[in-house]
Amino acid sequence: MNNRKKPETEISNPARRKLLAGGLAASGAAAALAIGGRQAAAAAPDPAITKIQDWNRYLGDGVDERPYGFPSEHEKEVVRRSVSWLTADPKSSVNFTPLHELDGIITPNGLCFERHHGGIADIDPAQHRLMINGMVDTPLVFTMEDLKRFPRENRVYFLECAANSGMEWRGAQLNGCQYTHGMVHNVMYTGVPLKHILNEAGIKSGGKWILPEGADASGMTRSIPLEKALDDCLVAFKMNGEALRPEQGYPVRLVVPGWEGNMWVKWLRRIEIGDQPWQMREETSKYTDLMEDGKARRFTWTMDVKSVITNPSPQAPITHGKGQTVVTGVAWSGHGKIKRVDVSIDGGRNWETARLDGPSLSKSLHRFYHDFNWDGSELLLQSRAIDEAGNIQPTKNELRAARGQNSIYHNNGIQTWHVKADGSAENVEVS
Ligand SMILES: Nc1nc2c(c(=O)[nH]1)N[C@H]1C(S)=C(S)[C@@H](COP(=O)(O)O)O[C@H]1N2
Ligand SMILES: [Mo]
Repeated sequence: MNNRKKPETEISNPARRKLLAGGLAASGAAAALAIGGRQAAAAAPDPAITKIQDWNRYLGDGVDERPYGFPSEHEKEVVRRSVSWLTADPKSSVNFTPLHELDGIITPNGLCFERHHGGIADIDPAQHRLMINGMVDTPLVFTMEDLKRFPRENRVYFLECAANSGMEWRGAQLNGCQYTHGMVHNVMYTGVPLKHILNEAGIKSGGKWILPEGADASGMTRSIPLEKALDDCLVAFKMNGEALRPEQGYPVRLVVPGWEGNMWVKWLRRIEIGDQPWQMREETSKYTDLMEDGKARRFTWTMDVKSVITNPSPQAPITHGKGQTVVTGVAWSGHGKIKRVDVSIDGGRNWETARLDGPSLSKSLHRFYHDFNWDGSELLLQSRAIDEAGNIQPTKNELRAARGQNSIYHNNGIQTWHVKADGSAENVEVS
């Protein structure tokens, strides 16, 4: 059985941060001893080679021990984490994807960050219905079985909460990419294009907006322009090949590619068609960006081009000492594919083009690597993504100059990690 516990975390408590730094220094020293690294095999007897290990001596679990598999016990630190002081109640809260523990582009289902306004709905799929009403020729109600009779598609998309990196607007705050950038996940969805379902009901002329609604206790709704609904939205029931997790909207959620996570209504039970947005009934008032002059940016739906270096980073220091080092991270854009990612080791003075690897898909995470020879000196590590529409990820100061400092949402500024000689890393800003 899996007995993972959520480790306690306090990531912005300075005392704790010092402790952490002290701990790192110690482990850095231990690492330094081993840094000769690849010793000649004969140099010293290595018990990892000479001793017969238990797993080599005794039979392991049989096939009936784990009808549903879990990661190795040695990976028990790889979990979603929350920040206790961020929200008052875990039922209207958020936790964060451990980006620094992942590679490639797909987020495993058990590690996708969660954002709920009224807790996780526990739905019996046999009792779940999706209703299409409002400005339609024929109001319709679908069971899950009905939905699965439409032609379906498979698409990989990132979902990013508009509040991702929101705590960083006024300066470096949270010490780890899990917390600064972990309100994003990237999943292959299986679902039915929303246009098939809407066409089945028949949209009346004048219909311009949809209002999807969740079946959870928050009954969340968001207005979405019909144009987007008919373009690439999916009504999805699978993630990474298996049923949606309850956390992610089981049995069915809306997928709104490239647009802010709030619109991806989970536990989808109804879609109303109307001729204008439903401003008073929903959360949109919150999801606007307050500018310095008191005006607010509205309808900022598309998630702009963004990237972050996941390793090294505060939760993932360099422990192997200087020499050959893999710097890696993820980049994404709601405007399409990522064309290029640049990496700087000197706080943005000089840039080198990183190596993109893995599938390059529109509105999906991309993986990049910068393989380099670390001389052990301090680094100011940054990444800067450019998407196929030509958008360039801005610096945080460029963002502030354009939007002021009142915002929480849509912070796609360049992140800086200060890597010290002992390999530890800290969230900082460069001016
Ligand atoms: N029904 C419902 N849908 C919802 C929410 C919710 O609270 N209830 N939260 C929204 C927000 S703000 C975000 S960022 C995403 C988070 O999706 P996730 O939990 O799969 O990460 O779901 C959105 N859909
Ligand atoms: Mo969100």
